[in-house]
Amino acid sequence: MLNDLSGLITKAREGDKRTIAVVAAEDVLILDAVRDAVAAEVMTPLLIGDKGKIEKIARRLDFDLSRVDILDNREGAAASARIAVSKVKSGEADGIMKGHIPTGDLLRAVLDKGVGLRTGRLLSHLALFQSPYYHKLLCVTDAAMNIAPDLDEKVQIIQNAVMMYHQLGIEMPKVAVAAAVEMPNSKMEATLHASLLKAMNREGALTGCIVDGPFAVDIAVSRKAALHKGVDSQVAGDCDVILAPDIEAGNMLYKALNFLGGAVCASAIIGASAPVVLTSRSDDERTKLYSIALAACIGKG
Ligand code: COD
Repeated sequence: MLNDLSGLITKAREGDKRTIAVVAAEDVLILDAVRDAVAAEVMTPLLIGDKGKIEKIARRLDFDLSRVDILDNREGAAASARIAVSKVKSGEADGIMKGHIPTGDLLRAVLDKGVGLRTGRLLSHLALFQSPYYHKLLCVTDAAMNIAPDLDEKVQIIQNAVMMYHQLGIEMPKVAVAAAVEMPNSKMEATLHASLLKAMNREGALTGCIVDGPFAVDIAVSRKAALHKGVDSQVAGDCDVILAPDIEAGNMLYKALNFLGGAVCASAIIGASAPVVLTSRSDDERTKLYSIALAACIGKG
């Protein structure tokens, strides 16, 4: 059972270390994060990109590359993404990390119908937060991949998060479907989706978790707020997962927790045959390390 994000580091270190292919690794912030992850022994990197530039940046960072594999590619970042995908397919890499490449370009390589890493499932982004103001880890999904998920896509986003929780040893995660209000309102699609998702969960069509909503975020994370508003639910004030209505709401919650809420997080895209780490330039060092560790844990068993 995972109680805080440092548990990801412990789990990533267990057994064989996973190999993460770093796409367009010729970037100072990315190599800095990779160096920290190597020092923390959470993964083995496979750097893909312009070898000359990678080595030059590594020297500046005092990052010893003598035992790090580098695949030289000077054909650009999109080609590095295709190489990373092929390394996952051949079993030489277990995960992918975004370097100096636009997010969309990397995701399109992963989604490529011919050579990508599709599994038939929806790919979704999730972020596992550790906040000083919450009594357990809190997953926010989807802040970075699915732009305006419909009901079926929301089912799959929940299933991806639940699968990750099961892998991390939490058997029955509580999922709060976020909206602006607690009552279904025909003008607010998020509330209607929430009611349907809750019903699907009650009827056994969405399993392995307890789903409730619609909940405003205060109800989802505060028992006191829930009692105050007369909401009686085992999910209210104790949720593990917040399902955001769309990418804007998810992204704002993600950024607010990181920049205003004193939280750190670990995030990844899951649902493909390997996890994808999308660290943002503005993420702090712990968030980058925890994200790499999360990717190294997913699928580890
Ligand atoms: N899971 C599985 N398959 C998908 C998914 C998904 N989440 N998204 C698209 N696909 C498949 C589609 O079924 C289709 O076959 C193919 O991929 C292309 O889909 P389109 O036409 O929607 O593809 P694009 O290129 O217009 O968009 C795909 C992106 C992932 C690039 C797009 O969803 C996107 O831009 N998402 C936001 C990414 C982003 O900017 N994040 C940064 C936030 S920090």
